[in-house]
Amino acid sequence: MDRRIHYAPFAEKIMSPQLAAALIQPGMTVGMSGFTGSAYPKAVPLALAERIEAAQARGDKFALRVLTGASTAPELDGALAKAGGIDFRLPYQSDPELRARINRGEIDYMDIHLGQVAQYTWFGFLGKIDMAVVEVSAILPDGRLVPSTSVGNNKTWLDLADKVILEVNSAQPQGLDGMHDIYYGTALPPNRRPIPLVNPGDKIGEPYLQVDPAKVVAVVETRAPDRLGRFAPPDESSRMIAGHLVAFLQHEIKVGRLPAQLLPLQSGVGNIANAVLYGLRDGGFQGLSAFTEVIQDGMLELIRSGTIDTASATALSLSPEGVEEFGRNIDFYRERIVLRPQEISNHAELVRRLGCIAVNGLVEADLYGNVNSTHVAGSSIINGIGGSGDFARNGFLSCFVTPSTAKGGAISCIVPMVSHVDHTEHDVSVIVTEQGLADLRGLSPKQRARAMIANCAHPDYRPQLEDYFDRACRDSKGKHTPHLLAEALSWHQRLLDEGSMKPLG
Ligand code: 0RQ
Repeated sequence: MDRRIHYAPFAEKIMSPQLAAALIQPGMTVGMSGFTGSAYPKAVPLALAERIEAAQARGDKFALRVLTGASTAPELDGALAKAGGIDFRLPYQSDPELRARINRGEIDYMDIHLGQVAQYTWFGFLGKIDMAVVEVSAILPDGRLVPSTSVGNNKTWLDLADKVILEVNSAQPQGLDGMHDIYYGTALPPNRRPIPLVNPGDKIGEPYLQVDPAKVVAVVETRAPDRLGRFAPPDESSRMIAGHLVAFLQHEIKVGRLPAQLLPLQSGVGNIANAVLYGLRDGGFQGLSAFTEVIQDGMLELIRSGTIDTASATALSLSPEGVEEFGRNIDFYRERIVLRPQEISNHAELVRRLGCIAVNGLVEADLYGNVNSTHVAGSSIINGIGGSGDFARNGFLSCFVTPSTAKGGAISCIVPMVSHVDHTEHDVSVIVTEQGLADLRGLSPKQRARAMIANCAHPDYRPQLEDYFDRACRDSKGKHTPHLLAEALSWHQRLLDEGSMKPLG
């Protein structure tokens, strides 16, 4: 194994994942690394899941409060959820096993803006952090830590946890050293100062994480890659979505509302957001920047192709092919990518000041521009709001992209009233489907509804939506945001009753 632990006092703390996992007690709040499938601890959670299974088999309850940066992987969320070892989870997940248990009501899940987790923890709203379990890519001779493929909330966990377990993963590229910027200047109100970041690529902190060596109770050596999924290749629908968005951005440049280099881009998770980035590559833009939270394959391609000069994020979230490309050309990417704590990558002050163009996916949008990013039929969660709200609320432009229908056309993603609200009508400027783009800026609710039906709804659902809107305009008591409440909600009930929402008639 290539040696990555260069701080002598930690040598005696090197131990097996099983011994390290034995230091975690039932009921603890554990802050773990991991953000969209990167840099999650690979060995301790698996050993912990075995320990929990053994305890449960003896009839002893053993469950933890598990906090991370964002989603992790089967080795963490999957294994711990399957073992019944999580009773509270925060702030974002995408694991099928964990999702199923949350939706069965077995696990409490707090779906929270990713940019707010650090301050929630510092304010004390989440209680005491008993243990941090953090993957790093090396430990320097002076005890500072070289972060791994994501930073997430690691600074917060390391600063606030009573005890710390470090996983040192020698499979992570050594070339990551120098790609991070850890800002140690945050403070609690009333002592906060402006964050001195003016351009997305600015480095305002230091490349390494700090930890009090006295808190480190175990160091575990691992050699395992991040387990990342593949993205669906861009299809015709996502190419059309990208085409509409690119045409809109070009128009905004033409009328002088955007500079030729646009403004810093934020791109959300998921297949559609990823595919839209490929579309931007073909839009003829040059010298763009990104101030975002994850770098997916599409963004890596924009950097490789020179469309984007600089990208600030908190995590890489690449497919196996993306990981290979990144590793092969890491010196090139280190000049162009900065990875920061998520409290900085998603900071409201910075997103507002830089004027980000936010592009996120959605589950459904309603006629008035309210967006549901998280729930199916109002009660089952898919992933979580993630960072989409940090950017949608504070950005210069808040765009949402989606196919107009889901489940092979059986469900309209444009509905009379969303079954759950993540982004209100006040935080949404543009909605794009393969049918077209609705620019909602400066429109009243009724004007927005007409634009949504005409530009975004699928033709199969347009008559139904028009009929609903016309009757709502006629029969609704209030005429500002016309609604027929029982009928609007029955739209979702049909999904539950029939398992689909085919056009009526
Ligand atoms: O499920 O695969 O089982 O069919 O939702 O849908 O179309 O593949 O879209 O991968 O872009 O994800 C909102 C989930 C979109 C994502 C969401 C079903 C659909 C499919 C996925 P199946 P697609 P994407 C910053 C930004 C919140 C977090 C965020 C997301 C599955 O973008 O999690 O934005 N966003 N973070 O069939 C029922 C509908 C549906 C529906 C889609 N109307 N009803 N099911 N689906 N529309 C980054 C971070 O925060 C880390």
